[in-house]
Amino acid sequence: SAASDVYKRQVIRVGNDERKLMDDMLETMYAANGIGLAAIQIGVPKRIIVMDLSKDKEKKPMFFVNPEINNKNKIHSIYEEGCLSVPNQFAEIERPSTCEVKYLDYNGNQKIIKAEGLLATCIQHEMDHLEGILFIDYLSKLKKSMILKKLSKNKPDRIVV
Ligand code: GNR
Ligand code: NI
Repeated sequence: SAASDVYKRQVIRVGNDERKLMDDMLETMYAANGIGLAAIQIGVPKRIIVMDLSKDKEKKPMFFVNPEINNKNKIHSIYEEGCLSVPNQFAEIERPSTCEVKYLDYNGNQKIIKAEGLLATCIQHEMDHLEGILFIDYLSKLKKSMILKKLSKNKPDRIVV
């Protein structure tokens, strides 16, 4: 079931293997110029997310293990989203404007934060990855199929004569 799937992917303990994975994920994310990455995006089915929303040179990595979202705001906001799993495609997506996130940090300590703005949007985008949901799943069938069609045409191995 979906519930047991979630259970299986839970991280039992944040140990050195998990920290190594988070380091690798962060490196992958920076290399791809992303602001967030879920473990499943590098093929690891664990409930782990890394993010860095800092625009300046100084890195501000954030780590979320077994994240849970509560108290989603009834007020929604719209951001233009992109996704490393849907390269070069962007769309305006509406999500709760604020939420609370309960998670384990890099050291396995439990934390609760209030997220707003881009942080709220990004953590919800990444949480969706843990459930196999992409931002294009919120679009109309037409918009989604247009993006999927573009993606199929943009494959680098396509030979354009
Ligand atoms: O790099 C990313 N930018 C972004 C912009 C708006 C909303 C969400 C994101 S996440 C994305 C990286 C990614 O795909 N993470 O899963
Ligand atoms: Ni994504």
